[in-house]
Amino acid sequence: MDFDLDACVEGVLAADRTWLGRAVTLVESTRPDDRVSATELLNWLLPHTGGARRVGITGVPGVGKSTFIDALGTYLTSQDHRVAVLAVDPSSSVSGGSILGDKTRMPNLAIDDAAYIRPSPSSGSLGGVTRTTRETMTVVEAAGFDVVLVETVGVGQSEIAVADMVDFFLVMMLPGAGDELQGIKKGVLELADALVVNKADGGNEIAAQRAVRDYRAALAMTAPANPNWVPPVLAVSAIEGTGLDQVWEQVQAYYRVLTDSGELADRRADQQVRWMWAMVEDRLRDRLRASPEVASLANLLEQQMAAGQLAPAAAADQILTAFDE
Ligand SMILES: Nc1nc2c(ncn2[C@@H]2O[C@H](COP(=O)(O)OP(=O)(O)OP(=O)(O)O)[C@@H](O)[C@H]2O)c(=O)[nH]1
Ligand SMILES: [Mg+2]
Repeated sequence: MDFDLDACVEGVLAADRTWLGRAVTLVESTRPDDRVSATELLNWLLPHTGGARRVGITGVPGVGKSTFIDALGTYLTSQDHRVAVLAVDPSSSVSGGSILGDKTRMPNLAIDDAAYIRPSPSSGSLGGVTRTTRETMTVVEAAGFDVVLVETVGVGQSEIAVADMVDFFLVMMLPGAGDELQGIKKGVLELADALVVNKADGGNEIAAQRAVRDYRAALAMTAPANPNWVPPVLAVSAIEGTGLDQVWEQVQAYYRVLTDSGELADRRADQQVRWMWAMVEDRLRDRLRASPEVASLANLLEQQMAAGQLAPAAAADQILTAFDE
């Protein structure tokens, strides 16, 4: 991409939509020269970031994440917040399935001037998609979006990745808890800063209240992620827009806890350090796989191992020696 860095920095800081789009496209690019420009851009933007509320939202497919984000986001823009919606969906490139954060699922925010929606990049590994989303978060914060909502699907590693890039992690559930409760992974409860039972409407209200009680009981038996915070369990209807204000109140309350204890800055600093090492490891792995020396040697070593002539540890030593050289 032919690229005017100064103009881009200025454009993003002025929240110019065109520049915002260009900056995010640059950040999403995997071309080596684009990566150089993107890194430089991010360095310039960094001092203008950190002011946003960062909230992750997870839940099984169809629980209503996008509908909820549309409703909550609209509630927030009506209160003069500026809301960016990002997504992490590493499966979308493989399955060709739904790309999270699809604008058609957020019809109100999609036409809201105070909102910016970026669907999940559909390329590559979890590491790649996570990198893009984190860096896009930097861009939108520099552009003055003061609420960043990150949607991710509640299966596998992506929710751990998202929990580690936000301040508040919200787990969405369905009413009819009996079955749900058995299916819920304990690990997800441990990540949750709040549980939200969605679709408490159309005759589901009683089931939703029962689910709320059951999840409260389940949470009481789970070690809290933060000793100063008991994750609340709330019932909402994303479609009818009920319960959204209570959800946001809880997010605000949690920020007061984090700010009063000084934890917010520490947590974000820790996230940055973990992120740096994750990137170092990712890049080392990429380089290892791309090394022609390693590739040709690996073939030979694999044959020797198959023939029982070489132990895996010795083969690993040889590969690393070839890589170091
Ligand atoms: N009754 C009812 N239906 C809802 C509610 N929220 C979402 N839905 C419906 O549930 C379906 C899935 O909603 P989405 O918002 O796309 O769910 P999602 O969790 O984002 O789904 P994926 O992105 O595919 O993982 C849609 O048909 C919505 O209309 C709600 O509060 N009440
Ligand atoms: Mg969705």
